[in-house]
Amino acid sequence: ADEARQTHFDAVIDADGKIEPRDWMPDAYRKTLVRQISQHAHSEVVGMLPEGNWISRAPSLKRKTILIAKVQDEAGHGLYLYSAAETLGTSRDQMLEGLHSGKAKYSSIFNYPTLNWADVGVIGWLVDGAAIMNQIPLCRCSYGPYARAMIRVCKEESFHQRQGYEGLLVMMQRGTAEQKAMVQDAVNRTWWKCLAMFGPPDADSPNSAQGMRWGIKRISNDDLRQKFVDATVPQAEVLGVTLPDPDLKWNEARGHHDYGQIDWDEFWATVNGHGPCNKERLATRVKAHEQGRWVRDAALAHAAKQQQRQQK
Ligand code: FAQ
Repeated sequence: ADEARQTHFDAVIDADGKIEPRDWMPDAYRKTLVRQISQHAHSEVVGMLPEGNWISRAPSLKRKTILIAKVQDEAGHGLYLYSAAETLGTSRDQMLEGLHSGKAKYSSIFNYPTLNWADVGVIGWLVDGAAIMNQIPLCRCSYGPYARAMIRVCKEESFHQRQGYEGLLVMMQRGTAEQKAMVQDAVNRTWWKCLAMFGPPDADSPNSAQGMRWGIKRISNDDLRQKFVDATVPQAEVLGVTLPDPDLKWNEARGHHDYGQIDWDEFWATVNGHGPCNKERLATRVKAHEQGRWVRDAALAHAAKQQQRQQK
């Protein structure tokens, strides 16, 4: 019977159809999705922290309002994604336990500090820009709940990218020399980390071939990275910042920009818990979870009381 189910599953995948929660799926497909979706959810949640640090220090009421809205959106993305992963039979408690114990991965990019206000703009422009580049193809992912969640997430990420770029444009076009230097400094520190967000080179990416075969990944790590570089170079020109890569140049024959070597040792050290802010990020997250315990307890007690009343 499993063979017939596998044949049906393969046919759906080959026809670019969608797999839904109640459909049969191979264990390895389920496991890969739980891995990727939960890591993605954790990234959204931990991703609130670097920018959250600036809410109380935003330079104007307008900037503060925008930043609060953006950070709240990231929390919402985390919630849709945890829900999508739950449809695969994993519990939220299990996923959170993985994050809080340091076992689960989340995006490397959130383990670097946000040292000045321009970092907030650069996160929007480059980090959300890279996130969208990676997430647009996920709207066509073979797993229905993940694909549908990504549609809304991408719309919101697009707003985030634009708010970041606009914030930087204001600093570059109307700012003081000091403010312009802050933007360049933030770009210098973040550029290479953003290129690493797309994951290891295709040749060193253990999950890619199977992910592509299953229609979870549609475009490879290296191809997405290239698309991001090509899209970002003209934006940097308009902004008037230099991307910190002496090897970055247009290659007429390839029809793409060439770029320099990414420091993969530094990337792996960060992924494996040894980046500059890993400990701080996890500690903040665990503390927030513990401080929110009374809210969860109260919500559960309220739900139990309502249920009891309905039964009477
Ligand atoms: N950081 O074989 P592959 C955001 C791990 S956007 C940490 O290539 P795969 C929005 C990978 O998990 C950021 N770990 O793996 C936002 C695997 O480890 P495992 C989140 C990384 O899955 C913006 C190992 O390396 N977006 O949050 C990273 O085929 C601003 C081998 O790699 C997503 O998660 C990394 N950068 O491809 C929020 C998108 N790269 O699990 C706030 C969904 C790789 O075998 C503010 N995810 N690893 O132990 C994906 O598209 C894929 O999972 C990739 C990795 C492309 C990230």
